[in-house]
Amino acid sequence: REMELDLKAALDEDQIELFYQPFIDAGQRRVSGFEALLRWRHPGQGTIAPSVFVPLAEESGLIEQLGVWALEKACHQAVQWPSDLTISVNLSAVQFQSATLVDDVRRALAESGLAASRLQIEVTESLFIDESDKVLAILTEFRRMGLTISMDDFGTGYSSLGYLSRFPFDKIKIDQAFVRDMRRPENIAIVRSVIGLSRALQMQVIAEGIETEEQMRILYDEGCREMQGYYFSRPRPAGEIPLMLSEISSRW
Ligand code: G
Ligand code: G
Ligand code: NA
Ligand code: MN
Repeated sequence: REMELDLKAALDEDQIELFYQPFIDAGQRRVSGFEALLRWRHPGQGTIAPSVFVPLAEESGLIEQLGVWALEKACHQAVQWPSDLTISVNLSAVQFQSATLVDDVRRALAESGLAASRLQIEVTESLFIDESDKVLAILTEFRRMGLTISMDDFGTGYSSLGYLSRFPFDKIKIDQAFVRDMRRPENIAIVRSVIGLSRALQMQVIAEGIETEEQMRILYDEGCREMQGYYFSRPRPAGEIPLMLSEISSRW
């Protein structure tokens, strides 16, 4: 309860911030874009992770305001980058219940001047629990606008695979749970089949949670080319983006 009130104030008082974590194109050996990740610099409690406060914001309805803020902030940030870099923003399933979500995205693009083709949205399987007609209409409109639609945390939710054919996804993001322990043959088998599935459905694929060179090599050998994880970079503040770009390009 108390944290919920704090969160409302936090937005007004600039305690909420976006960190950025790069996506790596391991084929071309370059950064292909960044994912925006919320952080809360709480005056008394230090940095609070979104896994703590996003669920609170979803329950209280504040997620709408928080989500619009993140979209606008991320687009204004990305328009300053080289034009081959994309920005990826996480959308909560709760935001799809807002009547203004499509307009919010359109406005964030128009006001920042960012091309729609540079904006990617990440959604999770929780989106498909109910109201699939409404969700389909919104995702179809996003697709029509030229956004990239990415299925985050793939394989960890409760949905059936049917949504991959019913909804217009461009990309599948292999969850870090499968990447974490790829010495387990079961996890390799899952990673391999998700990569195969993405090919068969003509979707892109990205793996997240890469922490070691070994994980990177296994994924590369399996045919995965886009990657993200602490091995390349942790999420860092906007001011460190030039540094991340130069560090990653000099390491490779
Ligand atoms: O960065 P970190 O691993 O702490 O993120 C934890 C969780 O918070 C992830 O599931 C991530 O998708 C979610 N998250 C981060 N930023 C946002 C955001 O802007 N909107 C929503 N809805 N979720 C976010
Ligand atoms: O739910 P989502 O996939 O959006 O959240 C990604 C979360 O995973 C973020 O909180 C981010 O900070 C975290 N993360 C990103 N890369 C790594 C990694 O290599 N290892 C671990 N353990 N966490 C990661
Ligand atoms: Na994500
Ligand atoms: Mn994820």
